[in-house]
Amino acid sequence: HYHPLNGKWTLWYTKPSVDKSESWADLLKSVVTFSTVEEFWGIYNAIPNASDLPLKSDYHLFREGIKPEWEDVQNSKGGKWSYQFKEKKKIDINELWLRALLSAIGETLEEEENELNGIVLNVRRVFYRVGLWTKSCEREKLEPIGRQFKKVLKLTDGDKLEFSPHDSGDVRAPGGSKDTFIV
Ligand code: M7G
Repeated sequence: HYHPLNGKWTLWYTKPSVDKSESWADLLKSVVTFSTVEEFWGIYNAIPNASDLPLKSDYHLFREGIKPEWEDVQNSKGGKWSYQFKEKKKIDINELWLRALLSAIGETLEEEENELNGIVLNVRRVFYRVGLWTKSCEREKLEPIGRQFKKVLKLTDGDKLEFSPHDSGDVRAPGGSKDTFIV
């Protein structure tokens, strides 16, 4: 007896580059697509824990059909909520990433499924970064999702979760650079 999820999800992995000739596209691979709770646990138990990933690698969990890239039309007008955990040894990244995964597939981050595209884990030398990618940059819609994501990541009121539009640095983009904001 299988328990279907609200939708289908694809897990992606970015492997660390070993030489500079490898492009972003060479390093990013889709791993598996699933649509039930049971499949999720089967996959989760078969893949490396977040804490065992090599430096410079990423996990990405996105709704099926959306690539975990700024260029995807479903991401290009959006941005991401993100937080850098700089005290890597003091947090349980496996627990936090699992909580993020479950909040995404369990659809507990938003009232209607129309902003969340996916979640990302970046493993870096001096931090873990957890991100939540959205369709739009509409502050009123995104703040409740950001506040919910903050709880999922066990952040306190004093911690700052920041939203940054994917095109924020690009002043040439139509409409100019968009603003960042925090919850
Ligand atoms: P990052 O992994 O978001 O942050 O981007 P980091 O600086 O903490 O590692 C690292 C680099 O990966 C970027 O400078 C880009 O070269 C490449 N990259 C990351 N993302 C998410 C994308 C993307 O969506 N599209 C493309 N083309 N390159 C990306």
